[in-house]
Amino acid sequence: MLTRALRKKFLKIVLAGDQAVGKTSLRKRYLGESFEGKYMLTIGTEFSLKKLFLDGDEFSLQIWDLAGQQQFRHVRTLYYQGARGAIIVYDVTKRETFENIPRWISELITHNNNQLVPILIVANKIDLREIDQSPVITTEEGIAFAKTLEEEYTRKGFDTWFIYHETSAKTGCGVEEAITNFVSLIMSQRKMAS
Ligand code: G3D
Ligand code: MG
Repeated sequence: MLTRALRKKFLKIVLAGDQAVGKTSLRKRYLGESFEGKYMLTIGTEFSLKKLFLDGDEFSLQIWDLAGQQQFRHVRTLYYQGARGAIIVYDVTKRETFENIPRWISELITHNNNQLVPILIVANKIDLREIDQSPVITTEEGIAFAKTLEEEYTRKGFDTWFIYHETSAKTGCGVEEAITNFVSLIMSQRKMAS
């Protein structure tokens, strides 16, 4: 009973995605002024805590954010282990960051005991869609891809789900909604399981 109660108090979510897609900006935008940042030099990770109240329960949301990409490869397991969800971010103006999503999923599986946690796919930098001339990934393409991924990984036997949201960490558009929705889905699933 006690273990269950303690376990419920923390919810670790990891951020993943290519460099410069806006992971740190999203985290900061979501946590606003209330966030408590901690930097763990050894694993190159910044982690932030936020107290949330959801359906009458209080818990601490931890959002883990890799400060460096390449140099911390050897401690990736520490980063991913124990995560209850992952936010994979891409930049809607950079197709390569969208195409790399499956790599991030493989990385999650490899470093988290061959399990796949629920995933929030975030299409970030939507403010640039209006002005950027380079080919952009449309909403339809993003949604379809998230659906394909869910089908593919379910078929492979993983007990998981995916959701898709669009954001701009620059204007703040969609950020709160995306993360709150993801977290409440995870929490309601945990409640059902407990
Ligand atoms: P990362 O943590 O994924 O590496 P960052 O990415 O959060 O450091 O963001 C990389 C750059 O993209 C930053 O620009 C940041 O301001 C910008 N950025 C992040 N999100 C958005 C967004 O939604 N819209 C726009 N237009 N820019 C965004 P700089 O110039 O500081 O490197
Ligand atoms: Mg960053």
